[in-house]
Amino acid sequence: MADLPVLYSFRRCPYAMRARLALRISGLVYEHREVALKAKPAAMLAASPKGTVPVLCLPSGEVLAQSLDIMHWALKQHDPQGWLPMSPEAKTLADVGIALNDGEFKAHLDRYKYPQRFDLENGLQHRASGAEILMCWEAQLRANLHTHAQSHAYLSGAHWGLLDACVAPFVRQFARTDRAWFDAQPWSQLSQWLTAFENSEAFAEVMLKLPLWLPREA
Ligand SMILES: N[C@@H](CCC(=O)N[C@@H](CS)C(=O)NCC(=O)O)C(=O)O
Repeated sequence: MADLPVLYSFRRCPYAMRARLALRISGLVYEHREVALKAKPAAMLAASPKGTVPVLCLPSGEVLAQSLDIMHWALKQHDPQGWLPMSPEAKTLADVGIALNDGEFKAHLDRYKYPQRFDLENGLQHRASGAEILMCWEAQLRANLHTHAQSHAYLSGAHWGLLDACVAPFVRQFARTDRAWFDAQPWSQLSQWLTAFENSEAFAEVMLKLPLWLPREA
């Protein structure tokens, strides 16, 4: 396995999930190293001292320590389902959507899910603010359904793409915080989109449970 890219990953991390989704669709071969966030391997920290997953170490020595960089690296080499946005407009839409997800939405998600970590009595205010963003996704899905006249809607346009893969793992976390509440909201397209993602072969494959990576003794 000497010349394969090495991915340090954590199964439940949404950033690592989206990197694995892109690596999977690209078909590139790599070595997967499952890590525990509480006991990060020295080799991973040596490659990327900031200590977040995912990290992709390339045979050239280059290290990609941002999930988006890993996705772009993989898809630029092989993008069989056209995940990368083609037009400048589609690229802007993806960039703006990913920034909204990774910035504002992620902040609300964390505070909704773990209010005690932020000294909040509860996360309801942040659930409401996150829900406003989810209603924007619902509107985008409905508009795309209409434009592309098909039975399934995607954030990226006519088919599943980079924006969908970047956002879905985070919407899933939001939904799982209180599924009964999530399922009762007026976002039918978003619910269908999320359920299709959760039931997909791609999701099942990237969520396979793998043993922790143990570095071999020198
Ligand atoms: N901007 C980074 C964020 C990655 C990130 O924050 N990952 C979390 C896990 S979901 C992490 O590794 N946190 C460090 C820790 O928990 O020790 C990316 O897109 O890859």
